[in-house]
Amino acid sequence: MTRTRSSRKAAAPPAEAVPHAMTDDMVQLLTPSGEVTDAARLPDPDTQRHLYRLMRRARHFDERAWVLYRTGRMGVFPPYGGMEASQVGTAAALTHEDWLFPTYRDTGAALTYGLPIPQTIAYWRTSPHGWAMPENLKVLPFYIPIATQYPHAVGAALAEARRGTSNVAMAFIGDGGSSEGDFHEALNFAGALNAPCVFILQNNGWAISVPTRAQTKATNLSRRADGYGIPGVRVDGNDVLATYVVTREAVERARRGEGPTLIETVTYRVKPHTVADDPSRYRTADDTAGWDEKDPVVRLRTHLLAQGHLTEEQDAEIVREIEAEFEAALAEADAYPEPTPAEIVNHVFAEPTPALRRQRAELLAEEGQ
Ligand SMILES: Cc1ncc(C[n+]2csc(CCOP(=O)(O)OP(=O)(O)O)c2C)c(N)n1
Ligand SMILES: [Mg+2]
Repeated sequence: MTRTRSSRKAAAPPAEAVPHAMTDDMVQLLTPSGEVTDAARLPDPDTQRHLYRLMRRARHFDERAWVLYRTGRMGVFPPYGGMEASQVGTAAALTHEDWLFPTYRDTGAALTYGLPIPQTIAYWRTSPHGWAMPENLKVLPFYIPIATQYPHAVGAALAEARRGTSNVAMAFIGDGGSSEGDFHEALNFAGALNAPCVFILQNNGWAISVPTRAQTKATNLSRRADGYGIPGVRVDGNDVLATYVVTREAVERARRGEGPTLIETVTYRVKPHTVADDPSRYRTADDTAGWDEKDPVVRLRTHLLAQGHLTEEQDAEIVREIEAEFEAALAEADAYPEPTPAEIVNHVFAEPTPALRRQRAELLAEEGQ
């Protein structure tokens, strides 16, 4: 009997019935209430405290960015509050010899890697002081075009391999970005050429107003790795101990010359797409239910306090230090000179092209210089 189109359709589950955050094969070391599920894989207490401090620091930036935006002291900013474990646990596995390719969502990862706070503020003020790659750091400016960073990261990783180093390239992407062609080309290319790459796919449930279940039929995005013959790991993206341990393993694999890994961090965008977005227009309280209780900072704090690895006093001191560091950095960013129109073409290429030189001369002439 010939199968009809409608009979095939009837056999498939409706897309709405497939939750984006299925928990099959998901690595988790701490439950949402802070209980240890796999003691043998836990990092040592110093590392746990270090990760906690980095998450608090990332969260503080996110919170201050909202206030600065609302008071006209920052441009449009894509918040990542609630996704700190996904960004901190991953980026903390790198050294400054390694490359980081962040998207607009990944300020927390860039800060963790070592991007200075004043420069980060300048970027989100759309100031050229924030565009340049710092001299001594291999972190690219936040990518806005979706997925372009993935092939770039493969190129950087292959260059490191060709030079004979053991340095790796880490690139971030979202669930939406993982439906773009560049994502798939990069994974195939990296697999075929054994590039020392660590691909972080942050599945936060949304691509602006489009839920993950509506933009792909795939329910486990880590399995996208199977198509390219590389390992794919699914990790609880709100458990920083799990993201750190899994990423460390992938980084070590890449350093040993064993090739790329795809890591899907299952998390949630509890915040709007950007500070200028209003998610109440496309999602309800039911959509977001349960995610506040999975807060990654609260989860690790609960665990550290329960284990005696942190006291309330030490916690308060950490917060004070982070606040002071941020305010000093903000004062430094405030003191950057106002950019002039001609600076818009700065930092685009190491050697400006003839067209850029011409544009710069025209802008300088308009400024009367
Ligand atoms: C090439 C390209 N197409 C479309 C856009 C518009 N756009 C900006 S953010 C976004 C959604 C991306 O979603 P996801 O990859 O899940 O990342 P998230 O914002 O959740 O971090 C889109 C489509 C873009 N910036 N670049
Ligand atoms: Mg997303």
